[in-house]
Amino acid sequence: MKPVDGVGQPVAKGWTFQDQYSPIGEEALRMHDYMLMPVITVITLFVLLLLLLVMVRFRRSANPVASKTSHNTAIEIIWTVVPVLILVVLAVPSIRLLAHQYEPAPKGALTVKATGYQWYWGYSYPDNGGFEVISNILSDAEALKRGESPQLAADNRMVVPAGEPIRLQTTGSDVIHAFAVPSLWFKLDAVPGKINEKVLFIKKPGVYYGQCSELCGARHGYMPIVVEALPRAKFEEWVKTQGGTVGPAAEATTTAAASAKPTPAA
Ligand SMILES: [Cu+2]
Repeated sequence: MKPVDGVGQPVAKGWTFQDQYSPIGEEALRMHDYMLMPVITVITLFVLLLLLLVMVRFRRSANPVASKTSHNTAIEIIWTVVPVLILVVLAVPSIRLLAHQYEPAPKGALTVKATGYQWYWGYSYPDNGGFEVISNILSDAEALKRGESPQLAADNRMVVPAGEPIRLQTTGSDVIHAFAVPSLWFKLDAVPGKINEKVLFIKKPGVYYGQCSELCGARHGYMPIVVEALPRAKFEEWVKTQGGTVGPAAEATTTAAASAKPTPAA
């Protein structure tokens, strides 16, 4: 699949977040655009206004005799209570977003494991026979030839189905790496000896680019992440081309989960 300009990758002269293609990304961007930015703007302008007011009104030339005022209970209560209220209001969507980001994957979700190596990524598919795809950066010339951005393209991609929750696990094989794709609002450390996991949900098929985001050594800047989301059927075709299995493995997981349920004694 070819990437679309401006989708799932940085844009020229871009200065804010990339467009989002996951529900969590949309929620987070909404909070940033409609809550954080207005609040930050209003507070900054208000403080600036107060500063200017104080500088003009209480300048030395207009006040030959300095005021000795040191306390004002009413104003102290106001400047304590108002910021507390603002923080409490902000905390509601903030904590809700945090909780949504760490909701566990539903039962039966496809599991994909990303392993950070010095300095490339490996993507394995435990539900599809356990094969692993090794992903290395392409040379600039090769990337351009394929219609992709230099430094961001990889020879093999992490292929996943679109429109369904994926249990994405990360780990590191040598040092700490981090799996990050800005347009999917996804960033998770890949730590040796540990499995981290988070739900990845990509709303529509496409190619989404990211990079290792934890300084991991000499070629840290050269281990891009390329996620290709395909419709379910196309994804299954791809799994078969990789020598993987579709169906029975997933069924086996479901059956195992079902039989693990306690059954009432006869
Ligand atoms: Cu790395």
